[in-house]
Amino acid sequence: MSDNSLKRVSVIDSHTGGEPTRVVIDGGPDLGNGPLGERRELFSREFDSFRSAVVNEPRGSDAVVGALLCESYDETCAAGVIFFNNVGCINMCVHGTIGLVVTLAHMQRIAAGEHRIETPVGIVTATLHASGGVTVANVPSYRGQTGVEVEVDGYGRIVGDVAWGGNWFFLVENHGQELELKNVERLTDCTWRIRQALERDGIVGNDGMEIDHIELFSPSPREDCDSRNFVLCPGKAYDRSPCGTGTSAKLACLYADGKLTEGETWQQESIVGSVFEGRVQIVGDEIIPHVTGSAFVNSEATLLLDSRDPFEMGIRG
Ligand code: PYC
Repeated sequence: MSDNSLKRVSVIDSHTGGEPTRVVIDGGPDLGNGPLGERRELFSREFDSFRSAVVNEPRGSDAVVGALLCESYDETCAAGVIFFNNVGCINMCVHGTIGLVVTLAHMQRIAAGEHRIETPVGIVTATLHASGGVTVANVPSYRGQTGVEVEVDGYGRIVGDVAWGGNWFFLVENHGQELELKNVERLTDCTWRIRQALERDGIVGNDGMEIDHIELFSPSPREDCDSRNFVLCPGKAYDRSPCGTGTSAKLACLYADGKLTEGETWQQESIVGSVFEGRVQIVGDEIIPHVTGSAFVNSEATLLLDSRDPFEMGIRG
């Protein structure tokens, strides 16, 4: 068999609280060295099949978040990254940043300490602790709209807040659902219909972007946790982790409601039982969420893209 038909892509896989991250460390497309936002546009426009090849079946799954490791534009940063999933690019990803930092440490590219990471929506600061845990000081987060009502097919009137945590979220407290792993199908149906209702009614984030993450909350049965969530991601997969950008959006809402003070901790449990610890730092009039979690590297691999393979670029829905 000739090797000429094979393209090799080196990846390192990890999971953060159960949610997978696949970091592309070599073999990705050349996007130049412009600002990360511009490189993300180019990646979306010209290399969408590469995105699909890396994260979609048969090599990946709907839950995998890809992270294209890039040289940063800002010289003070340790790395740049473009995150993507089963349907496209995502703005920011905290579980993915935690996975990236643990991956860079695994590659011996960074040691414990503070590292600036450049993303298409801004620079975040990640601290790799000696314990192996990672704290991400995320992009400034805020609540954009409070008490937004939508009529959801099959579920009735649902009220939620719209908040930015690096992605746009619709956060719902009162939904009548039991947040248990055994109910994933129903929770997926409910959150997907909420998203459709938002789209139907033209409800968008404050900058006009689509609200593509839906987040349900309930009390946690665990004494050491403040809340449990279920987060539906843009490609209809649910987040196995507590979703760091979603936790950031939640922290911004709690702070706005006077339910969380600066520095006070919030333990956010995911639907699979993993936990992120959150707190806010106030800088001027900005809310900076800090989210702490841990990740484990579980594979070093070379993906082979065979031009003779009808599914070389993955199965695209
Ligand atoms: O942790 O921010 C996050 C995230 C976004 C989508 C999946 N995980």
